[in-house]
Amino acid sequence: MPKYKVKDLKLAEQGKRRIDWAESRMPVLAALREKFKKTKPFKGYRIAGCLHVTKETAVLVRTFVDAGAQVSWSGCNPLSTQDDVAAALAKEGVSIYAWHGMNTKEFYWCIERTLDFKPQLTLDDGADLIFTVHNRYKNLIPTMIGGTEETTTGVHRLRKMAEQGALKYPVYAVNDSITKWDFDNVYGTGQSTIDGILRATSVLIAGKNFVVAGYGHCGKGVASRAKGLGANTIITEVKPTAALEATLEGHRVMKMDDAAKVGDIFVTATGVKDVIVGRHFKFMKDGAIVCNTGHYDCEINIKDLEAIKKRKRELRKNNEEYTLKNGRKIFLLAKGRLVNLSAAEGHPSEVMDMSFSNQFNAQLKLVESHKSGNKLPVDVYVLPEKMDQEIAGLKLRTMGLNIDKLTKEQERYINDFSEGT
Ligand code: ARJ
Repeated sequence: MPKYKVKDLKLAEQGKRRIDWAESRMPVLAALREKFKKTKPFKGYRIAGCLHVTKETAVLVRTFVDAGAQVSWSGCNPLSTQDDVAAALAKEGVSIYAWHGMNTKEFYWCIERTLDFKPQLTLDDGADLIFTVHNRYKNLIPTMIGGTEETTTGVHRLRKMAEQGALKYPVYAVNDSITKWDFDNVYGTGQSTIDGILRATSVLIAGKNFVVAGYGHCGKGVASRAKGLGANTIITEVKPTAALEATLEGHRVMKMDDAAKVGDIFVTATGVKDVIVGRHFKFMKDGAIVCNTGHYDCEINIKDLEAIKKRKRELRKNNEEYTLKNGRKIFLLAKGRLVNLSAAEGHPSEVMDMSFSNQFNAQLKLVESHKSGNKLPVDVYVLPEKMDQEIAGLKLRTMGLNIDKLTKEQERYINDFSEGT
C-alpha cells in the first residue's frame, strides 16, 4: 500500500459511499474514464495534485488512476478536506496526505510528501504546489512536463509569474475554459456559498441585506442566488464596468464603508486582501454575519476583528460569535476561509463534472505533447474552445437535451462578410 496520512482509515467505507454518490452525478467524467481506461494514456506518468479533497475530487482521482496515472495528492486548504473521502482514497491505493483542520506547517508538509515521488505533472488549485516546486524543489523542474491550475486566484498568480519570467514550466489555466468559469464559478459558487452559510447559521435569507464584495464570476453567482431567495442584494466593487453590470442586474451598488452599516450578511468574493477591515467591523450592525468565498482567507482581516473583540465563542460548527468592545456581536463563519468548502461540501457534483473534465483534458494534452516530443514553450495556456464545446455537448446529452445544428446555408451566411441589407 502506498504511503498516506489521513485522519482515520476507519472512515473509508463512509467515504467510498459518498464518492460513489458523486460519481453517479458526473457523467462527463465517467465518459472520459470509459474512453481511456483501456488505452491508459497516463501509463508511466506521475501526477501530484493539490486540490480540495472532496467527493468530486475523488472521482477525478479515480479517473486518472483508471487512465494509468500514478497519483499523489494533498488538499489545498486546511479546512476543506472531507476526512472520510481522504480515508477512502487511501484505501483505494492513492498516496494521499490530507486531513481536516491541519495547520500551515502541516499543510506544506503534506505538499512536500506528494513531491517525494518526483512527479512530472502538477495539478493545482491556488498554485501552492507549483509555487513550492519553483521555490524549494527546483530539482524537479528539469523533468517536469507541465501543470494545470483550477482557480482564478491561482491563474492570476501564474500569469504574474510568467510576466516576470519566474514561471519555469508550461501550465494550462483550466479556470479559463468556458465550461469551467461560466458554470463552476457562477452556479457552483452561487449555490455552495449559500449552502455553507445555511449549514453554519440556518438563518432566513429572504429580507436580509446581503452584501457581496466583488462582482466577478463568483460574486455574480452568489448575488443572483441570494436575490433568488428574496434577499436585498448589495454589491461592492472597484471596477466600474462590473459595478455598472451589477446595477443593471438590479443589485444596489455602494462602497464597503456604506454597505458595512446596513448589511446583515457579508460575503467576500474578490481575490484581494483586506476587503473587510477594522473600521468596517466597527460600522456593522449587531448580529451581522461575515464570511468569505474567495480562495484565500485574506479578504476578511481577522487580525483587526481579534483586536477589537472583548470575547469570542463558538456557537455552532463554523460559526464564531465575536463580542466587540462596543457591545455588538459579529458572527464569523469558517474562520474566514472559503465558506462553501469549509462549512458545506463545495460545489455540487454536476458542476464539478465539467471543471474536472477540463482538468483531465488539460493533463492529457500535456502528456500528449510530451509523447510527441514537441516541448511546449513555458507559458500559461487555455484549452481550445473546441474542447469546451465537446464537454458542453456531452453534458447536454447526459441531461437529455438536444440542440439545433447550423444548416450549410447558415454556415455559408456567417462566413460571408459581404451579405448585408
Ligand atoms: C473540489 C471544488 C469543489 C468541490 O473549482 C473550484 C475552484 O475554483 C475553487 C477555488 O479554491 C474551489 C473549487 N471547488 C469548488 N467546489 N473543488 N470539489 N466540490
